[in-house]
Amino acid sequence: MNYLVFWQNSRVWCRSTEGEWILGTLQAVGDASPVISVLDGQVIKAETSMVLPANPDILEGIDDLIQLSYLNEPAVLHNLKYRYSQGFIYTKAGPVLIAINPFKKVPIYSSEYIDMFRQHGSKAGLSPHVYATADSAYKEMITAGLNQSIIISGESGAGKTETAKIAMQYLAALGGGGGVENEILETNPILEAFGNAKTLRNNNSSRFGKLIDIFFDSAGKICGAKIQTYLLEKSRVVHQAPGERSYHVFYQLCAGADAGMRDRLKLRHASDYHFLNQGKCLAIENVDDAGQFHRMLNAMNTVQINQEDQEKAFKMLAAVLWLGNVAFSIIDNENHVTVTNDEAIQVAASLLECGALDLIQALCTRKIRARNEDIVQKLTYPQAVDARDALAKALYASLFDWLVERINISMEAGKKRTGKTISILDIYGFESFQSNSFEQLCINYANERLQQHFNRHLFKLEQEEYSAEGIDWTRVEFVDNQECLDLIEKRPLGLISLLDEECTFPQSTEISLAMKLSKHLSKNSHFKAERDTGFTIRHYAGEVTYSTSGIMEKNRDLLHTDILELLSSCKSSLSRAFSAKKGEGFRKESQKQSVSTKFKGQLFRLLQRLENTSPHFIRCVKPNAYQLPDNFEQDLVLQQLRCCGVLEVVRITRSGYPSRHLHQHFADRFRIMLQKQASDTRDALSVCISILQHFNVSPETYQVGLTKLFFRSGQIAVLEEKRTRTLNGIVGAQALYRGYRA
Ligand code: AD9
Ligand code: MG
Repeated sequence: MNYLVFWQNSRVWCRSTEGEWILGTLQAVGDASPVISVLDGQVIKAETSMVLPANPDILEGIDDLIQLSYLNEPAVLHNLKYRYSQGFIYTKAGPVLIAINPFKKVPIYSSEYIDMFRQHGSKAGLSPHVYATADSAYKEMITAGLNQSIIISGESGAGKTETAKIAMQYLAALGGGGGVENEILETNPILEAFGNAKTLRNNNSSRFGKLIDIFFDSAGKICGAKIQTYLLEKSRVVHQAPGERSYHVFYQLCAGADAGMRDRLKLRHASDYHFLNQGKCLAIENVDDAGQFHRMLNAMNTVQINQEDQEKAFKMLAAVLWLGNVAFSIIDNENHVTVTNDEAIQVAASLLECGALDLIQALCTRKIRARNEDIVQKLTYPQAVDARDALAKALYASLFDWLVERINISMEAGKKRTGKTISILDIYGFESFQSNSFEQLCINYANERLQQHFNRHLFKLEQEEYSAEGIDWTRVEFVDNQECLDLIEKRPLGLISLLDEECTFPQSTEISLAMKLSKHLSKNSHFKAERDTGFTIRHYAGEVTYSTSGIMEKNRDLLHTDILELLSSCKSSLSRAFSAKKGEGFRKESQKQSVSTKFKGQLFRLLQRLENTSPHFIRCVKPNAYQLPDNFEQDLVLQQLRCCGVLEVVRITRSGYPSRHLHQHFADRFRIMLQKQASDTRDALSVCISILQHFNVSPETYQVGLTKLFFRSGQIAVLEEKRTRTLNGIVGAQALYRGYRA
C-alpha cells in the first residue's frame, strides 16, 4: 500500500546520480518523471522511483524518528545528520536510543546533567540521553519490581563501551552510597587493560563481549555486581595485523612497572618482545601507557585484588611475553627443531616455575601412545611454533578468566542479594569483512539471536499498545529471523552440529567440511554454498561469506596433553589452577563441547536471562571510519542503521500505525478546519471523526483507539499539507525542536 501523495511545491528527497539524497521542491509531475528544483536553483528531472516525500519542516530535527511523518531512509538519515550537526548525538527511534559517536568531548555528562535527569527523568522534555535510558531502567526496576537490561550494540568503534560506562556512571550516582559502586566503575580500567587493544577500527577496541549484572537492594542501593564475559579473542596474544597492538596491559606493564618489578619479571621494552612488535605499532597517539598502568593498579586496589594476586597476574603476563621470544631452528632435513633462544626459555620457565628442560620438551616434542607404549615424536617447525602459541594463548585466556572470577569474588563477597538487577550488555556488533572466519560466525550468530529478542520485544510492545487501545493489530506484518537461527543452531542438521561432527573425524579437511555443509544446508534459503571452501549466510543485516579454512581448529581449540602436563608440573599457583581447569575441560568436555557449542550454551543462558528482564535498547552508530569528529558519512550510517536493526524498528512500526495522536491533541490541531458549530460544542472524539470525514481520510489509513488516533505512515503529513493550504500560509513554521535544558 502506498499512501504517498505528491503536490506541486511539496518537499521531496531525490537521489542524485552519485547516490546521495538531496532535498528539493517538486515543480511538476510529468507523465513519467517529476521535475524537481534543488537547493541551489538547479532543476532536475528524476525517475519516480528516485523520489521520496520529505517531512514538513516543522519536524526538522525532531528527537524521535517515529514522529516523522515519512520514515523513508533519506528522511531518517537527514534527521540524524541534522541533529548530529547541532551537537545532539542521541535520538530515539521509538523504544530504541540511537547514539552517534561524537569522537570528541561533549559537555553532557556532568553531575549537573545527572541531577537534571534524576529530577526530571526522561519525561520532562529533556532530549534523549543514555542517562534517560538508564533512568527509566532504574525507575521501572523500583516501581514495577522487574529486572532490567540495557542492551548496547553497534559495530566496532561505534561507542558501545563508552555508552555502557556512561550508563554505569548514572546508575552509580542513583544507587550509590555504599561504596560498591566505585568498585564496579573501577572494573572498567582493569578489564579494558586486559581485554581491549588498538585495532585499525578503534584505538580501544574490546576484544570480548561483556554482561555486567548490577545488583540493587530493596531500597534501590547498589549492593554488588557480577561480570560475565564472552569469547575473548585469543589469537591477538600471539599475532597482530599491521597497525594493531596486542592487549593494552602488556604495553602498560612494559612502560609502567617500577624498577623492582622490572627486575623480578625480567621486563624489557615492548619492542623487544616478538608478541608485541609484529603490528609495528607500539604506542597509541595521546595514550600514556605508563600512566594507564598506574591507573589500572589503583583500580585493582579499589577492587581489592591484593598485591600478591596482582604480582601473580603480572608474572603470568611476563611469562607469556618471554614465551613469545622462544625461537626455534631446524636441526635435520625432516624439519625437526631445537630451541635457539636460551634466555627466553630460562626466563619463561622461571616465571612459570617449571623446569626449562620440561618446557623445551613440551614445545619441541609430543608423546604419542602406540601399542601401550609412549613414543616421543619430534615436532616440525610449524608444529613447534603452534605449540608455543597455543600455550601462550591458553595462559592468557586463563589469566583473563581468572581475573574476571577474582573481580566477581570482590564484588559479590559478603553482599546479600535482596533486590533486583540491571544488566548491561556490551557485545560486538554484526561483522562482515573481506574474509570472514569462525569469530565472525560466532559474533554474527550472537547478533542474530539478539536481533530476534529485539524484534520480538518491539513487536510485543506494539501489540500491547494496540490491544490497550482496542485496536485490531492483526493487520501488522512481522517477519522473524527464526529460519536463519535454525540454520545455525538446529540439531542435528544445523551448522554448529555439522561442524562439531566434522571436527570429530581425524581425516576431515576444510573441503570436506564445506561439502558437508553444502549437502545438508543448501535447502535453507538463508544458506548458499560457495566454490571450494566457502559458504554464505543471509543474515538479517546482510549476506556474509565465510571461509571454512581454519574453522575446525578454532572450534576444537584443543591443548595437547604434553602442554597440559607441563602446566600441572608448574609450581606457580596460577598455572596449576589453569591446568586443573583445562584438564577437567579436556577430559569431561572438550571431546564433546566445542567452542561453538559452548558459545551456543552461553548465548542460550544469556537470552534466557534477558527474556526475564524488561529491555532497553541502545544502538551505537559510527559516523565515519576515521575516528574523526564532525564527519557524518551517510552511506556508512545507513548501512549501520540497517545492521543494528534501527531500520527494522522503522519497518515494523511502519507496517502498523506509527503516528499516534491523543484525541484532544488531534482535535485541537485540526478543528480550525471545521465550521464553527461543528467543532465547538462536542467532545474531542466526535470532533476527530468530523475532521477525518471532512478531509476524506480513507478508513484504510487510520484506526480509532480508546484515547488515541492511529495513522499509517505519511497520513499526518497529508493532513498537515491540507491544513496549511487551507490556512493559506497563516500558520508559520512552529519550532518543535526541543533542546537540552541547560
Ligand atoms: V569495539 O566493538 O569495543 O571495537 P565500541 O566499544 O563500540 O568499539 P568505544 O566505546 O570503545 O567503541 O568508542 C570508541 C571511541 O569513540 C572511544 O574511545 C571514544 O574516543 C569515542 N567515543 C565513544 N562514545 C563517546 C562519547 N559519548 N563521547 C565522546 C566517545 N567520545
Ligand atoms: Mg568496546
